[in-house]
Amino acid sequence: MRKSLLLTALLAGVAVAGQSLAAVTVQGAWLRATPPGVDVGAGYGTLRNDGDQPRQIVRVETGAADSAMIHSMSQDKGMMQMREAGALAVPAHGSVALTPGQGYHLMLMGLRQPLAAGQSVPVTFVLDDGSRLQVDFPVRAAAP
Ligand SMILES: [Cu+2]
Repeated sequence: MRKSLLLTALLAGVAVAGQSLAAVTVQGAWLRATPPGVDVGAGYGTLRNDGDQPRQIVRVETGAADSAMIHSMSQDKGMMQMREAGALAVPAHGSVALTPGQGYHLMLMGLRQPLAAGQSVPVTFVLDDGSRLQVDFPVRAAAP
């Protein structure tokens, strides 16, 4: 009896350790290079959730800018508007695309320095289960 309790505890420990690995990954991440004097930057890629649970991106962190967030673009009276998307849901076994010109994108506000093509910027996505996903965003002059 005592032995099986111990085994259960061990298995539970393994399960918890497994959960701390983010089930969400980012594919094709890139940031658009910025001209001098511009202090906002945009990033793109596809957030994939290979887990059985829906996940949310609750926060985005980077040392390259004062703040980072997910923005959504929408058409309002013929004008493209963008605003903070808040927690971004990534469905179980699904994906959300961050794409130029429509839908969602990563927004960096208050860049410490211009984003130059060839450099790489680490960005951390914090998920609703507390897991953290760090992604290196290569900077490109144009869409790959
Ligand atoms: Cu934006």
